[in-house]
Amino acid sequence: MKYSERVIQSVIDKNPGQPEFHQAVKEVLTSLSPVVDADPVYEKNAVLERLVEPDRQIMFKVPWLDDKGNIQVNRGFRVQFNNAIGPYKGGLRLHPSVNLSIMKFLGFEQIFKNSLTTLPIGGAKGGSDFDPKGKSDNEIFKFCVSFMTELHKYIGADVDVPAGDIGVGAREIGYLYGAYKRMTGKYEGVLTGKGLSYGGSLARKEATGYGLVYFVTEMLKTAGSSFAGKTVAVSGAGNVAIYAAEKATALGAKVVTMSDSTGWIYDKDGVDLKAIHEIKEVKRGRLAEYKNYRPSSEYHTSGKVWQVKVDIALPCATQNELDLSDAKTLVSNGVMAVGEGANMPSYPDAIDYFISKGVLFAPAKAANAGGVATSALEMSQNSQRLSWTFEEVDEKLHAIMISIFNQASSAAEKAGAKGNLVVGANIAGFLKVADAMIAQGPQY
Ligand code: NDP
Ligand code: 2IT
Repeated sequence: MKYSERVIQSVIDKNPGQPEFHQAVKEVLTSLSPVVDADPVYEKNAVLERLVEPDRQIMFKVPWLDDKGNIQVNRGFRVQFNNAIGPYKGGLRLHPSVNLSIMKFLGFEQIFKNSLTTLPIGGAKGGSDFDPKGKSDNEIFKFCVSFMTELHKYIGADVDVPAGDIGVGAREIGYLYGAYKRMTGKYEGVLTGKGLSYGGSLARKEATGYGLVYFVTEMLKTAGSSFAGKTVAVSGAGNVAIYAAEKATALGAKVVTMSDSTGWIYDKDGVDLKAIHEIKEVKRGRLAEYKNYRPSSEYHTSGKVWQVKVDIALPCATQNELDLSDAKTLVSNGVMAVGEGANMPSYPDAIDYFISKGVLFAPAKAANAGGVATSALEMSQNSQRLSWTFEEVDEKLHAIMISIFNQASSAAEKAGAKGNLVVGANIAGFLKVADAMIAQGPQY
């Protein structure tokens, strides 16, 4: 058995019941095979064995008092995966599905994504099985303070810098920041995605979605194409989905779908983003309300956005939301490009199918890296105690996405897999981390 295969097997044996983590490790290590199985230096330094074991996995109790005076108990997580190239960095997810497998897959992916950004940040992820839906502001606040009461012991501006992910936006980051400041007495850049009045960066809110569209634009150029005049299916209706839809629309595409956890909309005339903003960002409501704004649109509670005929698909909701049968439907409807805004939204057989059919495929760890890259720019601004203009940050973000695309394409070509950005992104992200690990000696 090859080195990469042995390590995959040992991860499966040692981590039973963690299917998402297995899936992420398999995808990355399989792509790395042309590099790690060809040069004994990696095995000699046990680079893969060290990479697949998190530096530490913190799990803690989060008790909080709900509005009825009952004590609720959730489970909190922070998985600090690897800090070879910089302080741990990665989002916090609040969703009832959160468990250790999901935290570890996200933390593992984050190592390579953060490396691709070209900026000095290590990989981590955290969150809780707390469900923010239907909770009052007061309950969200109570939860955030209790969560930070434990988390603050393990993070810091030069140690570990969390940010948002599913269920964590500006409101939650604000409550978490206030709690950290009071518990530690430190005013420092310990979280990103902060409000603009207390150290946040312009363009961070837009960054993941905009970055995704910048990346897909580079990929489309290789086929002499662009977003102009294309029909686009977006899934999700949260932070990533909204700003991906906004940028794609600005570049002349027509976004015809969006979804949330209860249903999805089809608007043949192009989704009205002002309405989405009001429903999702202001009212924290359900997409079912969209019909009140656009009576000519359709709302569905069964099926998926992938059944609509489109040129470009942008999955921006969650992991494993696009399976092989969705991939077949998209291909038979003539899809030309897929860009992953969410983390690991496509099943491995769906990815293989797209690639085998010549569909341009932008993998998550490259295509959605604009969010964390802009978080690193927020960290730079905090360190300098300065803030840059929207245009400055957006320009840097755009340049970073182009650089990620170039790194992934040239690594793919070098590995004999020209055009395969899955292989390219994994290899390019890995090489820098592996080099740093080897340089820092065998005990890290
Ligand atoms: P949000 O919470 O803002 O939005 C998530 C959206 O996806 C919501 O519309 C939500 O529906 C829907 N959704 C979430 N889980 C499910 C589910 N299990 N089934 C169906 N729909 C679901 O999160 P983000 O936009 O921040 O994150 C979306 C994805 O992008 C995640 O995979 C995240 O890891 C990834 N990502 C986020 C980055 C960021 O900067 N925020 C950066 C890089 C990646 P509902 O409204 O009903 O909750
Ligand atoms: O998955 C991700 O890259 C994020 N949720 C963003 C992490 C960050 O630190 O900005």
